[in-house]
Amino acid sequence: MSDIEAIRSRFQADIDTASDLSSLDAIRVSALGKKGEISMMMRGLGKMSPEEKTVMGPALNGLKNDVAALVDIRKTALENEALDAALASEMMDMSLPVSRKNGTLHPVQQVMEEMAVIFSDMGFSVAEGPDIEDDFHNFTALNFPPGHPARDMHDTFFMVPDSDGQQKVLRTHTSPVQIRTMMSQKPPIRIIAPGRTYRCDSDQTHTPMFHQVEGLVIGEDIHMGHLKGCLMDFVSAFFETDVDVRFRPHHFPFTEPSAEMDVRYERDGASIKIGQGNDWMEILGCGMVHPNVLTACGINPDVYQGFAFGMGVDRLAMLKYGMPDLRDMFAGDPRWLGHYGFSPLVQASLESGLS
Ligand code: 2NL
Repeated sequence: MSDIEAIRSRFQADIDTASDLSSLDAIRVSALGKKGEISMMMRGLGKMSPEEKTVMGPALNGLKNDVAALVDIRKTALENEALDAALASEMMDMSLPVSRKNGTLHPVQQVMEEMAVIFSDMGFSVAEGPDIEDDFHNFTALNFPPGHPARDMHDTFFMVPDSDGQQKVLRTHTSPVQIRTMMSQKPPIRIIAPGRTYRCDSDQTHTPMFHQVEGLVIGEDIHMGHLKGCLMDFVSAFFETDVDVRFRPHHFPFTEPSAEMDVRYERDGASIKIGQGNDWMEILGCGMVHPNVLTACGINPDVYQGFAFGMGVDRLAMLKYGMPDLRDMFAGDPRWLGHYGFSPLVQASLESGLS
């Protein structure tokens, strides 16, 4: 037993005088490493008589734990000494200019925030939902008939079927968010649903991932007059000028009647001026929510009705801020983002200007 005390004292003296982390580690290995002195002694336990073992086993274990604890204490002390030395010798020049370039908000993000500001002012809240949706929320509840082309493999990204055979999709519009809201909240409802959407489409004017803002208003006496007033106010606020609009009849499975809204514009050399002019440009789709959609969401269409609308954010961002090529928008080039991006420190607001 006195042997063990001697070994403990010897290691303690070595550990306490170790001058740096690497010599401390060398001591640890010489004691507790695979071939270390204490490890070898523990291996010797197997050859001892049971009586010897009951004495030496706990003693060796205690020695091992003590040496490990001493190493830890010394390690913390050495690390603190090194930190104190570094703090005493190093200087930080707080007056040096910052060389890092600040990041920017993507124009699409900026435009979605501008839209949220405008609709918030009209009493809308922002709702969100999953990008991966099931067939019910993306198609069935929206009154898409079984053979509708949007349900085709060519137009929609389908996920590998789940273990229960259910085949989910990347949402093709943000309407599922509104379906989820109608199923979980009682009217009156006034929401917008901004977010990413996906379609199997890729050319000069389509990217497989794009952004939409949809809106939904449900109440007991909501009518087309509300729809028109709301969207006319929206475009004038968005383009920050008076904008002339017209509504044309259209068809969507989820609204009846349905319409598309155009805005007046004129070409001025290479640039486009929205608001007045002799040409019309389609910018959004809208309509009164189809009674089948209300019924699918558990809302009685004899009591409630409402309007909905949907618009593509990417093209509206290009129109408002003059980006010429859709495909540059999602190429992730920091030079493009530096040029077209917005300061993340400036909040869009109706009072101080949106952009
Ligand atoms: C377009 C047209 C539209 C809607 C979206 C909608 C959502 C629900 C019920 C009824 Cl839950 N309608 N959304 C309605 C009309 C048009 O989008 O061209 N989007 C880019």
